[in-house]
Amino acid sequence: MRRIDLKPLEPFTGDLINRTGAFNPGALAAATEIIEEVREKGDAALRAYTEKFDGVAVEDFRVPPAAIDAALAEVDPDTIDALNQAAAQIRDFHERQKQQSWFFARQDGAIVGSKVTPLDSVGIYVPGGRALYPSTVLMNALPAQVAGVERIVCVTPPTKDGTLDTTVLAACKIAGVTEIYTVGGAQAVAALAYGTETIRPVAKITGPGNAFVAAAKKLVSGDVGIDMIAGPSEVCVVADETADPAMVAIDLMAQAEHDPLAACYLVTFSDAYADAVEAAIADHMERSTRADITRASLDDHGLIVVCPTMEQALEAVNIIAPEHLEMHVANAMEHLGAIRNAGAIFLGEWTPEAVGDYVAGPNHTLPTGGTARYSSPLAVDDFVKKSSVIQYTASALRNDARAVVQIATHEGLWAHAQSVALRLQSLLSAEQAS
Ligand code: HSO
Ligand code: ZN
Repeated sequence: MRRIDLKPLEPFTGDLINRTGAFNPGALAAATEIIEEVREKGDAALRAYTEKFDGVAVEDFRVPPAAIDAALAEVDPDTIDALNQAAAQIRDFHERQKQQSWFFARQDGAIVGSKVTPLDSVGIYVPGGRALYPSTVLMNALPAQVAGVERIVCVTPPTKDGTLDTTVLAACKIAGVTEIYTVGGAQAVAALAYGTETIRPVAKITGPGNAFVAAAKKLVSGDVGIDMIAGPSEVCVVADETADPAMVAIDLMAQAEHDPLAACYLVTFSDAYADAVEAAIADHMERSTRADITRASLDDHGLIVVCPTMEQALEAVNIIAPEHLEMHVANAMEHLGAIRNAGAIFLGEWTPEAVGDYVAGPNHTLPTGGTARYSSPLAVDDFVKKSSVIQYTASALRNDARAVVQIATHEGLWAHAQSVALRLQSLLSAEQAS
């Protein structure tokens, strides 16, 4: 990992951060063409792209309900138990996020409020290959289910033999997914956005994916809703002398093993401690089953920042704005107030990121690439929309009439002013008549 030693009071500039974004221009151009084809040719385009990119001929994209039920029986019971335990805790966490509609009655009788309505439908993209994660199904589908979304669709690319991973199917069943289609890539995003003969369009598309999926999501955004566009995974570990270097090392590796593009940061307080963590990484690496990916990530995107003070360390964290932040320091909770930019914050030595990836309850879909400066984890709120509600009484209208007429006249909008003035007149004449 590259290393930088900050001097006292020297600010961390972030220059050495080597992050890759979610897109590249080539993927945007390819996705544009794919989306056009799917809009024009529907299922035929999906079939052609699936043959071209996944190397399999899929006749019927819809996974029959019987196959989903069968998957549940095929997966080993310990995995099903684990998924059920995770689902219960994720559901419980997200239940607490649920917002209610609210209404407020003003003194003059006007009622104003906000009505919360679940989206009708949502499409979840579940990647294949290296990032085929049943946990991602749970993290996307459960908040949608808690929000009250009725139609939860999953799309995922086929494996080489044209089938789908049974554990992903089981996770779909556990998380209340109602339709599953064997199709991936930009073509799946296009199908969810605009519909084909077999796939009805959805209101919003969520879930991670490669550069082509990310590009397609960006392109269809506006015609349908999308969640954040996730780039490669990241972790930043802040470790002081109380932290066991072996634990810090394995936590960095737990993120690095996701992707050669994953970015791992260690923020610590002495070169000797940084050396100890690097030695522990070398030791763990001998047993890693994903050493190639892990090494590539740490070599190309890893960074160690050695800071003279905790203040400088926290400043560096806020500049990095990591997706995941682990605080392996004494009294970790005491520093919570100073942390402004992080997707998820893991406090203390007993909280490896992996608990948050799977079972703790909070969502593992988090802002990457520094977007934690302004955005939040995927949540129930991403699966509802709100309508403002306004009901006036005659006396409320009378109270506000002058202000409306004034502003409307100023804006040169005659009918706006008249819509209130006419009502006021009819009120006055009714009063005079009685
Ligand atoms: N750390 C990943 C989530 C994940 N980990 C899924 C394991 N499975 C992205 O934040
Ligand atoms: Zn992970």
